[in-house]
Amino acid sequence: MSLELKKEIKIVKNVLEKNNALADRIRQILKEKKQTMFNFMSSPGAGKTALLDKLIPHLIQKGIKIGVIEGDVQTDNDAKRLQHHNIPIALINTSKFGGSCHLASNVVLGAIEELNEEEMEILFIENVGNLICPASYDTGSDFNFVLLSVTEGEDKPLKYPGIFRKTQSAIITKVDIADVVECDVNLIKNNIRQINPDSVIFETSAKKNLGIEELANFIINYHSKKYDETQ
Ligand SMILES: Nc1nc2c(ncn2[C@@H]2O[C@H](COP(=O)(O)OP(=O)(O)OP(=O)(O)O)[C@@H](O)[C@H]2O)c(=O)[nH]1
Ligand SMILES: [Mg+2]
Repeated sequence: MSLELKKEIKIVKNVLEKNNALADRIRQILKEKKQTMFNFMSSPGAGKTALLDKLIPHLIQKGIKIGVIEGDVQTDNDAKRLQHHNIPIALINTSKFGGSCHLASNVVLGAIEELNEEEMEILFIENVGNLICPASYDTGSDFNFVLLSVTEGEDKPLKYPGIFRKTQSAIITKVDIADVVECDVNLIKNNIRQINPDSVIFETSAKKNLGIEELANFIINYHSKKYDETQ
């Protein structure tokens, strides 16, 4: 191995170690404030914003205070789509610092500090649309979801295993059009299980409001359980 290459590998390792240390610090801050943070990752267009838009009212109805961290390379489109819920939203445009394809823990910490000016219990991160990079960067979230829409092909868990391995749950989205695009949802599930047998799998349609309540209940239960155990 050349000297140059060794140096490069060391720098990457340092960046990831620093990111992970800060992510642990974020989890500590969340714990002190009795907050839980959920990170939603997927390729562009899998339906993260559409899902959050339908999910958020279920939590608001139960009196849960929510904040959202919106990660995008460019534009405030997604933040605007969620604005009508009247909840605090922190927008991170990664184009302002090189257009990263993921959110790193340092920018997430900045967003949390901004959001924490208001009272909050559950935080959602919509990560930058990408099926590879976000999996390498711990955001300090307590729980990580990966979304995969029925239009992307059943083989994606096998082709992009990293993100399916690192997430605790996979959400198969847009199931309302599964038949039209001739998607075999059971095959997607089998492929997810092949990579991560413990992944909790949901099937949702934001358009037809399918599976959203079940997902909301899972999130609420996870949040309640986190603080039952630590009390
Ligand atoms: N049929 C159907 N279409 C959906 C569903 N959810 C989202 N879409 C459509 O899919 C497209 C992308 O949805 P978004 O919510 O913008 O996806 P995203 O993952 O937030 O996209 P990025 O933030 O750009 O990565 C939009 O045209 C949505 O209307 C669904 O459940 N069913
Ligand atoms: Mg979006």
